[in-house]
Amino acid sequence: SVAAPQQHEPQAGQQRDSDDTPSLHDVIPAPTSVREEPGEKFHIKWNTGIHTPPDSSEAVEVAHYLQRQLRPSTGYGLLVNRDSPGRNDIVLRLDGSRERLGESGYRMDVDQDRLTIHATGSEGLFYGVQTLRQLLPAKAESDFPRHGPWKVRAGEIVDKPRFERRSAMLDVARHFFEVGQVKTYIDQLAQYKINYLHMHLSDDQGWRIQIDSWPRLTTHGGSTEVGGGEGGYYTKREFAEIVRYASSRNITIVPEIDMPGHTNAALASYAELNCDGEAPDLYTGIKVGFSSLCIDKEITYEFVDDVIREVAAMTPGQYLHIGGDEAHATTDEDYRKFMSRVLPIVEKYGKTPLGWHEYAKANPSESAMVQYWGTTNSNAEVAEAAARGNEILLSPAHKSYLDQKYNEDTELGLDWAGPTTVREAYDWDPGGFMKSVPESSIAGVEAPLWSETLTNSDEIEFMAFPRLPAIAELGWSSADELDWSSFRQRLAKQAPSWEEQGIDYYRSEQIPWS
Ligand code: TNX
Repeated sequence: SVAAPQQHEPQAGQQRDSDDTPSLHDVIPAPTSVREEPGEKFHIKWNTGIHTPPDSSEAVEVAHYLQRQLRPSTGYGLLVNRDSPGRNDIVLRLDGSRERLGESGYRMDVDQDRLTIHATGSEGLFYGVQTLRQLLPAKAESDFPRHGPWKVRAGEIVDKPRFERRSAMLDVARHFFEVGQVKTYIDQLAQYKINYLHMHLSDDQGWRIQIDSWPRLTTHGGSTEVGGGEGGYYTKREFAEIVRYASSRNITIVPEIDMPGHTNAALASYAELNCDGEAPDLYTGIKVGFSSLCIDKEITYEFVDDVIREVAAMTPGQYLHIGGDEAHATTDEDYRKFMSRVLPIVEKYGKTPLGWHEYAKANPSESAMVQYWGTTNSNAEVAEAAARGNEILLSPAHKSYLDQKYNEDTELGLDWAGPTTVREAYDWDPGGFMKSVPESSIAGVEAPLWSETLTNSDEIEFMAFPRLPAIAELGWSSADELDWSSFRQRLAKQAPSWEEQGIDYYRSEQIPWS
């Protein structure tokens, strides 16, 4: 783990703030527009309050989030007030222009006396707060008291996302991660304005979500993981806690139950799901593509119906991911047969299907979303799906897969689509990436993190940082803001904040770290 830096006593007469007050231009993802006024600065002081509109509980929630964020390092109370804003206050306002900011943008106005975040809803306020965190000295991220001054440069930032969907994925099936580890990752994602976390909840090696109607899925199917460790699973209560925590950080959980392949854990738990009626052993290796639900058995669809019903009930979000990847043990004909029965089940329970791009060949209805994970910029089935009206979520494996090694010496990770440097992860434009798929069909981007080789938070962080911020910027910032030489400079300046937060990261030689 990266050691937390020691607390430094400011020396008498030393002017340190000019060095460690970030520029308004140093934000990741790059904002839509930035105007910095030299000289003047806003100060967070002992009497700074956080002002919110009197009638918005959502804004008050954001204010409390900001307060919790800054109290430990500043040692200030940062009280939330709903009367009139005073001098030195941070002001949250719901008076943003819908035309300029949309549903999730914000405008930040900073002068000597006040820092105001304008938005049209709590989402924009939350993103403004994330930007504010990056505008303070890195020690503001400390979890113990530090010396200020706590200054923000004056000027104006106007900002809104390019794509609606900026997603990350965590594979909790190959290795299981506890609720606390998932929350840690959620906090890391939220800083970069990620708004979806896709959770890969089932695979050959483990079933990780409680299903009351099929209890052995977890008691047996969840009892191990890659390498033979003890695995684990989320109870419904724990999963609800993940959903709630994510939502308090503007992140929607998208649960994935992978089918018809990647199902050995389920097949091992219930013999009747197998065509030959015999349960295979649990699997702790890392091969893919060998398992399949039994397409011709009616009980398969009773199982899928029960699972989707229970998972849908645990999911406030609109989308339910049904996997569909690498079904190498299922014939093409069976795959289509299977999907044509499963897709209506998802819709019956009120959810919109999302699936890996193979499932496009099953002709999902036009509201369904298709997730592209290939390693080239052309795919006929994906282009046809887009032409039929399906939205496309981009996670090209050679660009956005956080589990790929950085170079051949990286000890963690796989390399079938890589290795992938930070520059390779950053240097593509999601809007123009896929042949015959117009930007208007792109829902956004996702950075998946598969966990065959990852067993703890340090390892998750090492693979995600710094490539996750790269994908986050591609999802948020407008095309004309995407610029590698600017990004690598801004990325280098994030490192002190990661160190304060105890985030492990890979010191890529492409980045001018200090
Ligand atoms: C392919 S990409 C998979 C996963 C593996 C991953 C490892 C995709 C949809 N499926 O089952 O974990 O490669 O990189």
